[in-house]
Amino acid sequence: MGKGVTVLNSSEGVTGTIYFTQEGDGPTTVSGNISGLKPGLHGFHVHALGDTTNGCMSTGPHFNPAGKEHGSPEDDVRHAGDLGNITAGDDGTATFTLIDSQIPLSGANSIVGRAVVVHADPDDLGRGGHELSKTTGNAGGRIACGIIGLQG
Ligand SMILES: [Cu+2]
Ligand SMILES: [Zn+2]
Repeated sequence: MGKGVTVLNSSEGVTGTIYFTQEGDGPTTVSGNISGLKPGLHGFHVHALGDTTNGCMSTGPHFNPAGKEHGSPEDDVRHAGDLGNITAGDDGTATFTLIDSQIPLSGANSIVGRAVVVHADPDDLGRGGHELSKTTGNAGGRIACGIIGLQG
């Protein structure tokens, strides 16, 4: 079984740890607990680069090895890194588990060494009609991020 982990860094008081597990070539399970969020939906993505030299800005665009437009995790047309939204409760904490088939922990499209990014605003899943909907989901600022590493 492949296992990955990331600890979020944030200049905006967001904290959290996210775990990834994958059995063989099966889907990857992502589970996390993130605190310090504004209540409501927050865009949640894998970005292409494991580079935080300029904070979350240097993690590049959404991980998109197939060269598609931005979408929702359920869409055929989506970036591999499009994991939709996480939802923070009134206490500012989001606890979630999601399962996705486009974010393996090994092979040509591995997400290991790339970055998870949490956004300030909801991801419109490509449907918002905003000029950014088809590239970023218009999810606003990058309020926390962390590089995905292999876990023993
Ligand atoms: Cu993002
Ligand atoms: Zn995307």
